[in-house]
Amino acid sequence: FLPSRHDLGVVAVGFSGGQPKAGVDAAPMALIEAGLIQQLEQDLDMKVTYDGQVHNYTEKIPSEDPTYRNMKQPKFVSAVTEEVSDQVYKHAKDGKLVLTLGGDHSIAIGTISGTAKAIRERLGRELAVIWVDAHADINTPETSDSGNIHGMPVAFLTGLATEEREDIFGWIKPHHRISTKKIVYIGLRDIDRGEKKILKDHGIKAFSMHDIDRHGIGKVMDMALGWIGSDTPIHLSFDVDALDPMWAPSTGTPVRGGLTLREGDFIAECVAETGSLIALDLVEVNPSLDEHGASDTVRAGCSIVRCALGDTLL
Ligand code: B3U
Ligand code: MN
Ligand code: MN
Repeated sequence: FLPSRHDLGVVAVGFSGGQPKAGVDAAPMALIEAGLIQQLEQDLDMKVTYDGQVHNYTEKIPSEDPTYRNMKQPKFVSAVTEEVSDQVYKHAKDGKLVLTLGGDHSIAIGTISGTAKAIRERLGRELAVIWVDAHADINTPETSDSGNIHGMPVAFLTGLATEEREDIFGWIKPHHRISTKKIVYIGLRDIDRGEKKILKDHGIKAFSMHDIDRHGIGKVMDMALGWIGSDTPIHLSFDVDALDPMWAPSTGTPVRGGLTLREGDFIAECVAETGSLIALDLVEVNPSLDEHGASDTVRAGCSIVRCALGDTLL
Protein backbone atom coordinates (compact mmCIF):
# COMPACT_ATOMS: atom_id res chain seq x y z
CA PHE A 1 0.00 0.00 0.00
CA LEU A 2 2.95 2.25 0.48
CA PRO A 3 4.39 4.87 -1.79
CA SER A 4 7.54 3.81 -3.54
CA ARG A 5 10.33 4.72 -1.16
CA HIS A 6 12.18 6.76 -3.71
CA ASP A 7 9.37 8.78 -5.23
CA LEU A 8 9.05 12.05 -3.32
CA GLY A 9 6.75 15.06 -3.79
CA VAL A 10 7.93 18.27 -2.12
CA VAL A 11 5.70 21.20 -1.16
CA ALA A 12 7.40 24.37 0.14
CA VAL A 13 5.00 26.41 2.24
CA GLY A 14 6.34 29.87 3.11
CA PHE A 15 3.56 30.73 5.51
CA SER A 16 3.61 32.44 8.92
CA GLY A 17 -0.06 33.44 9.39
CA GLY A 18 -0.81 30.88 12.10
CA GLN A 19 1.28 32.81 14.64
CA PRO A 20 2.58 36.36 15.11
CA LYS A 21 6.35 36.12 14.38
CA ALA A 22 7.67 36.88 10.90
CA GLY A 23 10.48 34.76 9.46
CA VAL A 24 9.11 31.22 9.67
CA ASP A 25 8.01 31.77 6.04
CA ALA A 26 11.72 31.90 5.08
CA ALA A 27 12.43 28.39 6.36
CA PRO A 28 11.73 26.40 3.17
CA MET A 29 14.26 28.50 1.24
CA ALA A 30 16.82 28.20 4.05
CA LEU A 31 16.41 24.41 4.12
CA ILE A 32 16.64 24.13 0.35
CA GLU A 33 19.66 26.47 0.19
CA ALA A 34 21.33 24.28 2.80
CA GLY A 35 21.17 21.52 0.16
CA LEU A 36 18.27 19.43 1.44
CA ILE A 37 16.77 18.49 -1.91
CA GLN A 38 20.18 17.68 -3.40
CA GLN A 39 20.95 15.48 -0.40
CA LEU A 40 17.71 13.58 -0.91
CA GLU A 41 18.42 13.12 -4.61
CA GLN A 42 22.11 12.27 -4.37
CA ASP A 43 22.58 10.55 -1.02
CA LEU A 44 19.18 8.87 -0.72
CA ASP A 45 18.62 8.24 -4.40
CA MET A 46 15.19 9.81 -4.42
CA LYS A 47 13.30 11.00 -7.45
CA VAL A 48 12.03 14.41 -6.34
CA THR A 49 9.01 16.16 -7.81
CA TYR A 50 9.12 19.82 -6.79
CA ASP A 51 7.58 22.79 -8.59
CA GLY A 52 10.63 24.89 -7.70
CA GLN A 53 8.70 27.51 -5.79
CA VAL A 54 8.27 28.48 -2.20
CA HIS A 55 4.57 29.31 -2.13
CA ASN A 56 3.61 32.39 -0.14
CA TYR A 57 -0.09 32.33 -1.03
CA THR A 58 -0.34 36.14 -1.17
CA GLU A 59 -3.23 35.69 -3.63
CA LYS A 60 -5.15 34.19 -0.72
CA ILE A 61 -4.94 37.28 1.50
CA PRO A 62 -8.55 38.30 2.20
CA SER A 63 -9.64 41.93 1.98
CA GLU A 64 -10.61 41.81 5.62
CA ASP A 65 -9.98 39.11 8.20
CA PRO A 66 -11.33 40.00 11.63
CA THR A 67 -10.81 37.80 14.66
CA TYR A 68 -13.55 35.16 14.71
CA ARG A 69 -14.25 32.82 17.64
CA ASN A 70 -10.97 34.12 19.07
CA MET A 71 -8.98 32.95 15.99
CA LYS A 72 -6.48 35.38 14.48
CA GLN A 73 -6.47 35.65 10.65
CA PRO A 74 -8.99 32.82 10.34
CA LYS A 75 -9.88 33.33 6.68
CA PHE A 76 -6.26 33.59 5.52
CA VAL A 77 -5.15 30.48 7.42
CA SER A 78 -8.22 28.61 6.20
CA ALA A 79 -7.63 29.54 2.55
CA VAL A 80 -3.92 28.68 2.66
CA THR A 81 -4.43 25.34 4.41
CA GLU A 82 -7.19 24.41 1.94
CA GLU A 83 -4.74 25.03 -0.90
CA VAL A 84 -1.93 23.11 0.86
CA SER A 85 -4.38 20.24 1.41
CA ASP A 86 -4.92 20.04 -2.33
CA GLN A 87 -1.19 20.26 -3.14
CA VAL A 88 -0.38 17.43 -0.72
CA TYR A 89 -3.39 15.37 -1.80
CA LYS A 90 -2.25 15.43 -5.44
CA HIS A 91 1.21 14.05 -4.61
CA ALA A 92 -0.18 11.42 -2.22
CA LYS A 93 -2.85 10.31 -4.68
CA ASP A 94 -0.09 9.72 -7.24
CA GLY A 95 1.50 7.30 -4.78
CA LYS A 96 4.31 9.66 -3.82
CA LEU A 97 5.72 10.13 -0.36
CA VAL A 98 5.09 13.80 0.48
CA LEU A 99 7.53 16.16 2.20
CA THR A 100 6.13 19.55 3.26
CA LEU A 101 8.52 22.25 4.42
CA GLY A 102 6.83 24.90 6.58
CA GLY A 103 5.92 27.38 7.66
CA ASP A 104 4.25 27.45 11.01
CA HIS A 105 2.39 24.39 12.30
CA SER A 106 -1.05 25.63 11.22
CA ILE A 107 -0.13 24.26 7.78
CA ALA A 108 -0.59 20.73 9.14
CA ILE A 109 -4.33 21.35 8.81
CA GLY A 110 -3.57 21.25 5.11
CA THR A 111 -0.96 18.52 4.95
CA ILE A 112 -2.72 15.94 7.13
CA SER A 113 -6.17 16.56 5.65
CA GLY A 114 -4.61 16.06 2.21
CA THR A 115 -2.95 12.75 3.06
CA ALA A 116 -5.97 11.52 5.04
CA LYS A 117 -8.17 12.04 1.99
CA ALA A 118 -5.69 10.45 -0.43
CA ILE A 119 -5.10 7.39 1.77
CA ARG A 120 -8.84 6.84 2.17
CA GLU A 121 -9.36 7.02 -1.58
CA ARG A 122 -6.32 4.99 -2.58
CA LEU A 123 -6.33 2.35 0.14
CA GLY A 124 -9.57 2.69 2.06
CA ARG A 125 -7.41 3.09 5.13
CA GLU A 126 -7.25 5.46 8.07
CA LEU A 127 -4.15 7.47 8.70
CA ALA A 128 -2.04 7.45 11.86
CA VAL A 129 -0.24 10.65 12.87
CA ILE A 130 2.92 10.98 14.94
CA TRP A 131 3.10 14.56 16.23
CA VAL A 132 6.55 15.45 17.56
CA ASP A 133 6.36 18.78 19.38
CA ALA A 134 6.92 20.59 22.69
CA HIS A 135 3.24 21.60 22.38
CA ALA A 136 0.08 19.60 21.76
CA ASP A 137 -1.42 22.09 19.27
CA ILE A 138 -4.87 20.78 20.20
CA ASN A 139 -6.54 23.95 21.51
CA THR A 140 -10.01 24.64 20.21
CA PRO A 141 -10.71 28.29 19.35
CA GLU A 142 -12.47 28.47 22.71
CA THR A 143 -9.70 26.95 24.86
CA SER A 144 -6.88 28.93 23.20
CA ASP A 145 -5.49 31.88 25.15
CA SER A 146 -3.38 33.16 22.26
CA GLY A 147 -5.85 32.86 19.37
CA ASN A 148 -2.91 31.65 17.25
CA ILE A 149 -4.10 28.94 14.90
CA HIS A 150 -0.75 27.06 14.98
CA GLY A 151 -1.87 26.01 18.47
CA MET A 152 -5.11 24.49 17.09
CA PRO A 153 -4.42 22.22 14.06
CA VAL A 154 -5.03 18.92 15.84
CA ALA A 155 -8.42 20.12 17.12
CA PHE A 156 -9.57 20.87 13.57
CA LEU A 157 -8.08 17.67 12.12
CA THR A 158 -9.80 15.43 14.68
CA GLY A 159 -13.16 17.21 14.55
CA LEU A 160 -12.85 18.43 18.16
CA ALA A 161 -13.16 21.89 16.65
CA THR A 162 -15.52 22.41 13.73
CA GLU A 163 -16.98 25.43 12.00
CA GLU A 164 -19.86 25.67 9.57
CA ARG A 165 -18.50 28.63 7.65
CA GLU A 166 -16.87 27.26 4.50
CA ASP A 167 -14.30 30.11 4.48
CA ILE A 168 -13.27 29.38 8.09
CA PHE A 169 -12.34 25.69 8.00
CA GLY A 170 -15.84 24.60 6.96
CA TRP A 171 -14.08 23.03 3.92
CA ILE A 172 -12.74 20.33 6.28
CA LYS A 173 -15.03 17.33 5.65
CA PRO A 174 -15.11 13.90 7.34
CA HIS A 175 -12.79 12.39 4.70
CA HIS A 176 -10.10 14.94 5.69
CA ARG A 177 -10.19 14.01 9.36
CA ILE A 178 -8.20 11.66 11.57
CA SER A 179 -9.24 9.73 14.67
CA THR A 180 -8.13 10.85 18.14
CA LYS A 181 -7.19 7.19 18.64
CA LYS A 182 -4.69 7.27 15.78
CA ILE A 183 -2.58 10.20 16.93
CA VAL A 184 0.51 9.81 19.09
CA TYR A 185 2.44 12.71 20.59
CA ILE A 186 6.14 12.65 21.42
CA GLY A 187 8.17 15.34 23.22
CA LEU A 188 5.40 17.30 24.96
CA ARG A 189 6.40 19.70 27.73
CA ASP A 190 4.29 22.87 27.40
CA ILE A 191 0.57 22.08 27.42
CA ASP A 192 -2.25 24.47 28.27
CA ARG A 193 -4.82 23.52 30.93
CA GLY A 194 -7.62 23.16 28.40
CA GLU A 195 -5.40 20.96 26.26
CA LYS A 196 -4.62 18.64 29.17
CA LYS A 197 -8.34 18.14 29.68
CA ILE A 198 -8.87 17.39 25.98
CA LEU A 199 -6.01 14.84 25.96
CA LYS A 200 -7.42 13.12 29.05
CA ASP A 201 -11.10 13.20 28.02
CA HIS A 202 -10.35 11.63 24.65
CA GLY A 203 -7.71 9.14 25.81
CA ILE A 204 -5.15 10.54 23.40
CA LYS A 205 -1.78 8.77 23.47
CA ALA A 206 1.01 11.12 24.49
CA PHE A 207 4.66 10.61 25.45
CA SER A 208 5.93 13.67 27.30
CA MET A 209 9.56 14.48 28.09
CA HIS A 210 8.87 12.81 31.45
CA ASP A 211 8.08 9.55 29.69
CA ILE A 212 11.27 9.86 27.64
CA ASP A 213 13.29 10.43 30.83
CA ARG A 214 11.65 7.45 32.49
CA HIS A 215 11.80 4.87 29.70
CA GLY A 216 14.37 6.18 27.25
CA ILE A 217 13.59 7.11 23.68
CA GLY A 218 14.00 3.52 22.43
CA LYS A 219 11.21 2.16 24.61
CA VAL A 220 9.04 5.20 23.92
CA MET A 221 9.30 4.60 20.18
CA ASP A 222 8.42 0.91 20.65
CA MET A 223 5.34 1.96 22.62
CA ALA A 224 4.38 4.73 20.19
CA LEU A 225 4.65 2.45 17.14
CA GLY A 226 2.95 -0.37 19.05
CA TRP A 227 -0.03 1.90 19.71
CA ILE A 228 -0.35 2.67 16.01
CA GLY A 229 0.08 -0.96 14.98
CA SER A 230 2.11 -2.28 12.08
CA ASP A 231 0.91 -1.85 8.55
CA THR A 232 -0.80 1.48 9.21
CA PRO A 233 0.13 4.45 6.99
CA ILE A 234 1.94 7.09 9.06
CA HIS A 235 2.08 10.87 8.67
CA LEU A 236 4.95 12.33 10.73
CA SER A 237 4.46 15.99 11.66
CA PHE A 238 7.71 17.25 13.20
CA ASP A 239 7.81 20.65 14.92
CA VAL A 240 11.46 21.64 15.31
CA ASP A 241 10.65 23.10 18.74
CA ALA A 242 10.44 19.50 20.02
CA LEU A 243 14.23 19.66 20.00
CA ASP A 244 15.92 21.39 22.90
CA PRO A 245 16.75 25.05 22.11
CA MET A 246 20.39 24.05 22.55
CA TRP A 247 20.17 22.40 19.11
CA ALA A 248 17.25 24.29 17.57
CA PRO A 249 17.10 27.81 19.03
CA SER A 250 15.63 29.50 15.94
CA THR A 251 11.94 28.81 16.45
CA GLY A 252 8.99 30.92 17.55
CA THR A 253 8.26 29.36 20.94
CA PRO A 254 11.36 27.54 22.22
CA VAL A 255 10.88 25.50 25.42
CA ARG A 256 13.86 24.29 27.41
CA GLY A 257 14.19 20.67 28.46
CA GLY A 258 13.60 19.17 25.04
CA LEU A 259 14.85 16.34 22.86
CA THR A 260 18.52 16.01 22.03
CA LEU A 261 19.56 16.11 18.40
CA ARG A 262 20.08 12.33 18.49
CA GLU A 263 16.68 11.68 20.08
CA GLY A 264 15.06 13.74 17.30
CA ASP A 265 16.94 11.84 14.61
CA PHE A 266 16.19 8.53 16.36
CA ILE A 267 12.43 9.19 16.29
CA ALA A 268 12.68 9.88 12.56
CA GLU A 269 14.84 6.79 11.99
CA CYS A 270 12.37 4.56 13.82
CA VAL A 271 9.52 5.88 11.70
CA ALA A 272 11.58 5.27 8.56
CA GLU A 273 12.24 1.68 9.66
CA THR A 274 8.52 0.92 9.80
CA GLY A 275 8.35 1.36 6.02
CA SER A 276 4.91 2.89 6.58
CA LEU A 277 5.74 6.59 6.27
CA ILE A 278 3.58 8.31 3.69
CA ALA A 279 4.13 11.97 4.55
CA LEU A 280 6.43 14.21 6.58
CA ASP A 281 6.11 17.84 7.70
CA LEU A 282 9.00 19.88 9.06
CA VAL A 283 7.70 23.10 10.61
CA GLU A 284 8.48 26.11 12.82
CA VAL A 285 12.09 26.70 11.77
CA ASN A 286 12.47 30.49 11.94
CA PRO A 287 15.91 31.56 10.68
CA SER A 288 15.34 35.21 11.68
CA LEU A 289 15.07 34.34 15.39
CA ASP A 290 18.32 33.70 17.27
CA GLU A 291 20.30 34.36 14.11
CA HIS A 292 23.49 32.85 15.52
CA GLY A 293 21.63 29.59 15.97
CA ALA A 294 19.87 29.67 12.61
CA SER A 295 22.38 27.50 10.76
CA ASP A 296 22.30 24.91 13.57
CA THR A 297 18.50 24.89 13.49
CA VAL A 298 18.44 24.48 9.71
CA ARG A 299 21.02 21.67 9.92
CA ALA A 300 18.97 19.93 12.59
CA GLY A 301 15.89 20.23 10.36
CA CYS A 302 17.71 18.78 7.35
CA SER A 303 18.96 15.91 9.49
CA ILE A 304 15.47 15.04 10.76
CA VAL A 305 14.17 14.97 7.18
CA ARG A 306 17.02 12.77 5.92
CA CYS A 307 16.56 10.35 8.81
CA ALA A 308 12.80 10.10 8.30
CA LEU A 309 13.34 9.43 4.61
CA GLY A 310 15.66 6.52 5.26
CA ASP A 311 19.18 7.81 5.80
CA THR A 312 21.04 5.50 8.16
CA LEU A 313 24.30 5.88 10.08
CA LEU A 314 25.77 2.66 8.73
N1 B3U B 1 -0.35 26.38 23.49
C1 B3U B 1 -0.04 27.75 23.17
C2 B3U B 1 1.40 27.93 22.77
C3 B3U B 1 1.85 27.28 21.54
C4 B3U B 1 1.29 26.29 20.80
N2 B3U B 1 2.10 26.04 19.77
C5 B3U B 1 3.10 26.81 19.87
N3 B3U B 1 2.98 27.57 20.91
N4 B3U B 1 4.18 26.82 19.04
C6 B3U B 1 -1.02 28.28 22.10
O1 B3U B 1 -0.80 29.40 21.64
O2 B3U B 1 -1.98 27.62 21.78
MN1 MN C 1 3.60 22.65 16.74
MN1 MN D 1 5.63 23.53 19.13
